[in-house]
Amino acid sequence: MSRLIHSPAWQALISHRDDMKSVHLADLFAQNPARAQQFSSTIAGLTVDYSKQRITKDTLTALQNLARAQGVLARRDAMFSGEKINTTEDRAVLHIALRNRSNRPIGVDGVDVMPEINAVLGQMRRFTDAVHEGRWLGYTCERITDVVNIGIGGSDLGPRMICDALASQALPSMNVHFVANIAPSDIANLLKTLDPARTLFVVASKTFTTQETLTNAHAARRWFLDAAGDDAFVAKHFVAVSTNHKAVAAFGIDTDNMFGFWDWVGGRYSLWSAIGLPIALYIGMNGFERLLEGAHGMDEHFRTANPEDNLPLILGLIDVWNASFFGASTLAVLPYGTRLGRLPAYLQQASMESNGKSVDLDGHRVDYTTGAVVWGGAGTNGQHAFYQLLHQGTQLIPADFIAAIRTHTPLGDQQAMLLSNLLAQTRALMLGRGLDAVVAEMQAAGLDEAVIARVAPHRVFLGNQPSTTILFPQMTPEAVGALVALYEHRIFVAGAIWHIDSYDQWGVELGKQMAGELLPAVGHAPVVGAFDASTEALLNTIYQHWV
Ligand code: G6Q
Repeated sequence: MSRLIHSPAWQALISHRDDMKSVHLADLFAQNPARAQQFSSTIAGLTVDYSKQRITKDTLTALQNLARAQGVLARRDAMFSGEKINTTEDRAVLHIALRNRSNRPIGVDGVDVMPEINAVLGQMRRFTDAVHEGRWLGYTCERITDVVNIGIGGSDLGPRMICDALASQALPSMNVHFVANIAPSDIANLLKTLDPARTLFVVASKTFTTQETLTNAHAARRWFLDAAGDDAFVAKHFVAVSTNHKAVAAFGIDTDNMFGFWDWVGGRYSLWSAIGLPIALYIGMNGFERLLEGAHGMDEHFRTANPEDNLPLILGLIDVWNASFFGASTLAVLPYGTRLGRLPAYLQQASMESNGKSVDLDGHRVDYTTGAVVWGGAGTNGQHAFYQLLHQGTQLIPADFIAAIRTHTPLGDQQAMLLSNLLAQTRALMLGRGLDAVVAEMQAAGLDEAVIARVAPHRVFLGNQPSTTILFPQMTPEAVGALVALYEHRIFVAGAIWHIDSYDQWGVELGKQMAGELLPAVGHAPVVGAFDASTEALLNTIYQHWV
């Protein structure tokens, strides 16, 4: 048994979990009229209600004891002060510095990182203002109207999600597009819709070695040069966001048009850096800085609030409670409305790449459940699809319901309907509906007793499915910034409890390496004896159909 499982704090939670197993959320609400107030708070503009989680005051006390025993807040302080808490890569973890609007000095190896961060923000402002004011023009002296971000993973999902979320704040005549996949249709279909004279490509890659991104960027450059004809025009239409000067220059992008960031910014935590350039191009630099402000508000709360009031700490502990003690293997992220439709995919990477680990910081294989599978989709659509399993399946599926209260695009009663559906789902998941109520309802509808006996059990909802609801007044940059930062810190907390490195991603490497080994074998000749039998059979199927 690991030190963690063996610890008194963990053991206390196991026996508390055994007591809580038979407790129904509906009873907890009936017993405690103050429950909603007790287990909710408003921080940085977000109202978060976690009263529909399977917790009591004792649960939180026991979880806080675990946090103390695991040194979560000491690790938080280490992160905020620039210590190299990403030990397997020997790096600091400083996405919080990128949005440190207070400019409080933060040192890495004794050097304050804030001046460099502010210099890049200044460069982003100069560039985006020049584009928006028509001082940066394309090769035919026309204004830029379309921005194409070419990047993948952390260099794609964050800016893509934020641009969608804040689309109602896009500057007039600025369009933004994202190309990530190596599948040729991704870029080919987009380029068909664009005018090279008015298109700006942002090649976004921390390492500038990623196969998909470089291949797509080369395809974009060929397409551009087919129209523009002269290599000299590339500088007006291609900029790079990277940490790798040499590779950017080798690609042929003028390093004057390169926006830098640093090794202490993890890919999946990088939207706050120059990786956010497409966001700034789309909504303006002021909007981008408002996003940083929102995240900073949440950072300051996480950094300074008492443990009992500290929202990311509490939510991260509840994630551990659900995963490690109740065996919940997934977390459903359910934003209501389509603007945040990409949030589940974004958080899927943020959480699963961070906490999808099975070896602890001391190099030992863990014997407890770590990160959950994060998935989800926009409501109300999901209600007509996968919610069935949440309501009547056999698994415990914690869910987060998220919505902006007011819409930028009011239309009749639609926003009220959206919110009523969100509330109905959290309530139905919590309360359920027992057999007696089902039978009474069927009797009132005048149904035959035989039908009632046969069908009623299928109409029973056990309820007791935990959820957290996050509401904010409107989809502003500040609200979205605070929301994402809340999740980032929640992921941090769970990782700190599990004693894992949430900031490396070695799991991404093996597949990349093998893809490199397999590339020469795709489509060229029959393969025998080089790979496993299944891979060879598949390669040979590809070969047969290759043209
Ligand atoms: C994120 C991961 C990964 C990374 C991509 C793109 O934390 O490391 O998703 O962002 O592999 O990497 P580059 O930005 O280096 O192209």
